[in-house]
Amino acid sequence: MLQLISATPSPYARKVRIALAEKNIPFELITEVPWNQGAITPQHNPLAKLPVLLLEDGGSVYDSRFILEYLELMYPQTPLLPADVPGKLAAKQLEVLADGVCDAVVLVFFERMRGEGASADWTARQMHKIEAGVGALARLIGGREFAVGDRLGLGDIAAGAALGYLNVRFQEFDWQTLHPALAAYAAALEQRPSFAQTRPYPQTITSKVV
Ligand SMILES: N[C@@H](CCC(=O)N[C@@H](CS)C(=O)NCC(=O)O)C(=O)O
Repeated sequence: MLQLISATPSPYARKVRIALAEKNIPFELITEVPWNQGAITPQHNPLAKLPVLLLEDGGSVYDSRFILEYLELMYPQTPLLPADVPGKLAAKQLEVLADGVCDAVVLVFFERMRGEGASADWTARQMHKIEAGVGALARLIGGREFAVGDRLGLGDIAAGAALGYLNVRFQEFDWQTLHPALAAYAAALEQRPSFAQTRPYPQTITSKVV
């Protein structure tokens, strides 16, 4: 059976978990903190980042974008990309934006762990990316039920995971008030079983990473 190395707050791992659930692909979930001593992630990804999809033949697939491409090619049932090229491109553009927002949130999170040594300029730079990225998601998705086309797809999975991650790691950013239509869209996504079963929550990092 496929296995997925995942972490409970990780929006990248959540994208994959939602895609596996939407495609009805059975897998075993392995949850760990990639930063901690004893994590198995580095044995399967030289970049030491999760998610990693472990294949039955011993191979491993990373990072989250490539795993989603892998799943789309290997398990074409319940496609998560539209059939048309403009639709595919629109969905992938949303994934780039959503992942970029998450990357900036991760940088702010670890910068803040430096305490007094944290750079206010660096943090402000990342916050600007988060605000602008969410603004772009709001413009592209508008008040639609689904980001691209008329069914759930990659754009929704990526946008939903990024917005859910903001609620865990960056609650002071009240993006819901700024973008009420996007907030309604995200709230509707969170009702789906694949989203509800993967709602993010923090883990305890015990290693000294910064
Ligand atoms: N671009 C990667 C990002 C993955 C990532 O940053 N994962 C974090 C957990 S949310 C991680 O494993 N970090 C450990 C590290 O950077 O050493 C993806 O989409 O999979």
